[in-house]
Amino acid sequence: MKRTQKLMATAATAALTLGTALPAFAAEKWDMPMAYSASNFHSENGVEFAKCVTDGTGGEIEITVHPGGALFAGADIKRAIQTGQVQIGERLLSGHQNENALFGFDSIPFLAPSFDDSGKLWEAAKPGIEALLEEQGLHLLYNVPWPPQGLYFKKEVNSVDDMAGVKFRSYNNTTARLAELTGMAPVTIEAAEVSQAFATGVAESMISSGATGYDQKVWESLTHFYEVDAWLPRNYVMVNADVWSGVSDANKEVINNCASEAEARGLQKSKDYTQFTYDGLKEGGMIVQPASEELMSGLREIGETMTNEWLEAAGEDGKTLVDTYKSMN
Ligand code: PCA
Repeated sequence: MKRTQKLMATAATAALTLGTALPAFAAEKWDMPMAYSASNFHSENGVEFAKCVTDGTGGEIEITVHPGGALFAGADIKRAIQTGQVQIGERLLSGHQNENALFGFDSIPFLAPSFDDSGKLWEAAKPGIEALLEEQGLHLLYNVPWPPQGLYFKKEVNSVDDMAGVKFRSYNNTTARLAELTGMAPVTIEAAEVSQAFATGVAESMISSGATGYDQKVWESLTHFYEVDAWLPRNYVMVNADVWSGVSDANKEVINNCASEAEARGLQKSKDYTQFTYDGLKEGGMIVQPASEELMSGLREIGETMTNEWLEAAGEDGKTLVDTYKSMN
């Protein structure tokens, strides 16, 4: 028997014995797995969100955050929510492009490379992604972009040719494809495990934000970070749709308010963290600089190929999404 069920059963027995009424509500406990380290800004934001819900519902819904992939690894979080193993959780949805290419809309190279563009792209994508998630038994509460993605290496790299043969840590289909097209060897590794992967030589490069490099202290193994601003992938906090439909209207309002606050706060944290983590990488001893013109033009060419491949895979819905976004500019 689950702990909550046991408590309720005990309360019911007590109520019968004493002839008193049950309390008007039964406290619900929600577990919230998150894939990234406790010190990461998404995780800190999630903890604030959880507290907002617990306080705002007067303890009727108590959310416990499990960061660092401790309860479920990133790749398993979505399924854990869908199947009701947990009530709520956070996931990088572009990790599920193999289910549906639309999930990769936020990782299309150079389509929306700034926070402003990424916000517009999300506006264009929101109705489709929300509907897709609802079909999968998931209700979206909020989402927050990672800072712009740049390239990490343990050597100087000035062109795509310099990337040939490098062991590259990927985190979704897009990043694995980028590796293939640049002649690197992709290996999928969760962010929580990258410092170990770099230390042991399993990988020697990645594309990611300054935030992940900083959280993982990658200066212990790597030497260069090139600002590429390739895309800003997003983390999504989702609740199991059945669990959500069981929430009272009053508590839904509390949760929605906490979610809007978390979305705004997370975006600001992401912006602030961009320069902060570049500075941190430098302090750690890394060279942090914009990618050379030659490297950028090589990457742009590869980006075009990847954009076309994505449009092909995502079909009509993908085209509508990109057209809607472009019409906003
Ligand atoms: N960090 C995550 C996803 C994007 C990012 O900046 C990672 O490297 O896995």
